[in-house]
Amino acid sequence: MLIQIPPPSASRESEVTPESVYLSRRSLLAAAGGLAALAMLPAARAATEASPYADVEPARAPDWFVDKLSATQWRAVVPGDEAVAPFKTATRYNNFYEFGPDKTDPAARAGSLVTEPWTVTIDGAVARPGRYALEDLVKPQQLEERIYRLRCVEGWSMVIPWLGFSLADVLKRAEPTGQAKFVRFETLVDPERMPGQRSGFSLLDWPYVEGLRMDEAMHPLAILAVGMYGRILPNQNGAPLRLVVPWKYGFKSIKSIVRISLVEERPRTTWETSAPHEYGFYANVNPQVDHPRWSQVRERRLPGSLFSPNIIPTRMFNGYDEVAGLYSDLDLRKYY
Ligand SMILES: Nc1nc2c(c(=O)[nH]1)N[C@H]1C(S)=C(S)[C@@H](COP(=O)(O)O)O[C@H]1N2
Ligand SMILES: [Mo]
Repeated sequence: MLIQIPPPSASRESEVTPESVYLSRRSLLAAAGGLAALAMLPAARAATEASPYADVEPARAPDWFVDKLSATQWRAVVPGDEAVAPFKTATRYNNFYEFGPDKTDPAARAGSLVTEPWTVTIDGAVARPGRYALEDLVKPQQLEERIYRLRCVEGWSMVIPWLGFSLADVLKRAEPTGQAKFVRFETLVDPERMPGQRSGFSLLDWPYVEGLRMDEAMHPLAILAVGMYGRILPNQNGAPLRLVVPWKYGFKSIKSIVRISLVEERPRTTWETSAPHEYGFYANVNPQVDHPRWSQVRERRLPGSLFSPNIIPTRMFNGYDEVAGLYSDLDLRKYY
């Protein structure tokens, strides 16, 4: 089932795609007959060749991902004429506190994370709870590429091409009951492989927990991602399964998810628990509500350079105006 979202910021593919990538994709499509034959190649090779991102290094991927990739709907959502961040920027400048507090820690340390096999528990207020092998969770889904802005609460942002599927569809399959008012997500706990979880200095409690109100979770812009840049998700970006909610600050987009629970009470989320006056449950991108320690009026769009730090205005809901209706009854100053 395909959901077509025409965002107010929609544009033509050629406006968002670097020319080299656009051209390589076209030559790839010209060889479209070759795609069927790719199924017979080793996974790493097939995963690379089915991708329009010619500049991205090859990655080994499980069969289920390679199979899905050949039927991916490319560029289902694009962000106007804004440039996609280079793969290197999106994979070397990360927040993933399980691997340490510095931007370079996840790329340096997340290689040890074991993502196969991976099990996701769906439980709580649902008629059909279950524990799923990741490939079974993904099996009924069609992969879509969604090129979204990601705005971190710290004041930087990037444009990232995710590969994922509708969170709403996954939730509907579990058949939420009348008690389901919120969705609670949990990240893996594995202190042996996640050094940040061993550190006595971490300001966060584990597991990392995030949450959405039910109607937010059902919004078509909310996705679960399994890939980016036409390939499997790198560990530092939250492999093998992460949430992406582009109208909220980046910390809502929880990585390496092992549990999705439908609950009646608003979940106590990690950043809200650590500093409730700085980080709220809603965390909608909002230039009118400053963080207590800095302004949210502008953002640093990455990659910048020494000569051009690339400071741009931050937009309400990160430019995703189509979610405004979810908050028409909410005082966004109080519920930040
Ligand atoms: N489990 C977990 N998820 C997480 C985080 C984290 O530390 N742990 N950091 C969040 C923050 S603050 C941001 S900005 C985004 C960054 O995603 P990226 O590294 O893929 O750009 O991941 C979010 N998801
Ligand atoms: Mo963030």
